[in-house]
Amino acid sequence: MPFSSLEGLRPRPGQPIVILTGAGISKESGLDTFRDADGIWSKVRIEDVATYEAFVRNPKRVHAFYNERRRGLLSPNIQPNAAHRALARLEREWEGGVTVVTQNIDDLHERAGTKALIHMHGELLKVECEHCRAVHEWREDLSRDVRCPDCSRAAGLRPHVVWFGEMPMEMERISALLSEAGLFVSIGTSGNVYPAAGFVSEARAHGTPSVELNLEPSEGASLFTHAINGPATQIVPAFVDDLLGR
Ligand code: BJW
Repeated sequence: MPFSSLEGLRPRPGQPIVILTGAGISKESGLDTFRDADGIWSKVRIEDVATYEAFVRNPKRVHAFYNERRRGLLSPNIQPNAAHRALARLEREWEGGVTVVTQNIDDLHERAGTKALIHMHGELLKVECEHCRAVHEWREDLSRDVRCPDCSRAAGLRPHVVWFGEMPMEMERISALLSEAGLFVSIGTSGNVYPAAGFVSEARAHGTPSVELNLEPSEGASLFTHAINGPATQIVPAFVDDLLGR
């Protein structure tokens, strides 16, 4: 469905837009999603790699999981796609302001040129020291032997990511943005993981129109006022064109 026919969705000029993205936007860049048939959770168990308890129980296993994904992200064939680039263009050209809140720990939005970006589930290319809480950019493999560049203590560095049971980042700021938005857009996320899955309800509570752009209707599709289904590299650039009146 072309955006121009989506009655009631277009925000007034000057109104801010909040965009939530998930693994689906990076799929066509070559990064796996989580819950699709061939996704990450079909190969490893959440309880083995994506909780703090798993990290305490078997840090080597958890480091190996994130080391492999970090190497994958840094390989030259992984690049931002047309959907990432379209959102960067929207930010440059929409006068009301655009903030991308991503659940993704990859850096493809940054590489595409997005500036107003919140990584609510953390960043794969950063580590955090459990001893001194310093956060550092990180592109190498990580292990228990590596010392913190700040406090020099070993065995304290962990991936700077949000595991199940941990508090996602910048929640207050995200709530404030949702309360002011003229449009809420969700792209490439299954709507399985809270609190991100609840953002559409927050937008609804403020009377804000919402649209889901996803390969197929997600679990929470009925909560959105509008939906566009298809591959992100096709539907996101077309949606942005329509929004900007091109
Ligand atoms: C395409 C496409 C293409 C494919 N084009 N589209 C019961 C009720 C409510 C909440 C809870 C509950 N029990 C537990 C909770 C809380 C829990 C939770 O939600 N659990 C659920 C499983 C029920 N949440 C948490 O624990 C969160 N913290 C929290 O709530 O804190 C509060 C608190 C703290 C302490 C005590 C008490 C409360 C933290 C969640 C952290 C999630 N972490 C992960 C891993 C991060 C690091 C990493 O990447 O390794 O984040 S899990 C994983 O899921 C990752 C993702 O960001 C996240 C969301 O996945 P996403 O992006 O939606 O991917 P998929 O694969 O699910 O979907 C992809 C979609 O794309 C699909 O729809 C495809 O169709 C589509 N697609 N190709 C367009 N080409």
